[in-house]
Amino acid sequence: MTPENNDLLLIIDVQNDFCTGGALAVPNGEEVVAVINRLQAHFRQVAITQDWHPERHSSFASSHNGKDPFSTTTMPYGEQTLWPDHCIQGSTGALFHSALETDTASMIIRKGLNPAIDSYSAFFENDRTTSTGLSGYLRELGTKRVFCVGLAYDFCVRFSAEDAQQQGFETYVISDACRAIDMDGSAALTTKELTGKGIRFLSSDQIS
Ligand code: VGL
Ligand code: ZN
Repeated sequence: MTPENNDLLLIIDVQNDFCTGGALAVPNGEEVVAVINRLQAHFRQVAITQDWHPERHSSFASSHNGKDPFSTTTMPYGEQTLWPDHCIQGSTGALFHSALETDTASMIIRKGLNPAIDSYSAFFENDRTTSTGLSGYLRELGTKRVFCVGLAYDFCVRFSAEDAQQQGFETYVISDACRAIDMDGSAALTTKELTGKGIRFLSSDQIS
């Protein structure tokens, strides 16, 4: 398919900390960069998210006594996975992968700034109510369809795709432009959940 002028490519968290050698490395995360750069040439509207935490963020295991990374805790808004410290504002790990094309994006959305709430989705924080403003921005642009790519498939891409669809945008995930953390079968669960919500899957070679 050929994207329409009002289709959005939403690039999620392609940052050093989610690539090989990073603090919260997604296996082979950097492999999405070339695929995403090729896709960008086909979209008039591109938005990029950047995970952007203050030090001692409540999603970091190091902020909770005796808790290990990848364990879970209960926050006022529900269950939260605890992560290694990652994507700290201004750090090298928080920078976009150096090969990611970012010049043509009209919008960069930083998320995870509130110390008390994690934010996987490009649209809402993990309380599922505090908005990033992206939905309103896209409505003003007349966006109809959102094509999600990036890292990690089973966390930030998943939550972003679910919210995009729930906000009334026809939502696609371009599978080979994503990589998963895959904890306890979370990648397979994500595919099942997204499919159940009517989100469509494409391969990048279907976009031309
Ligand atoms: C992400 C865990 C913590 C992601 C961000 O980009 O998927 N995962 N922060
Ligand atoms: Zn994060």
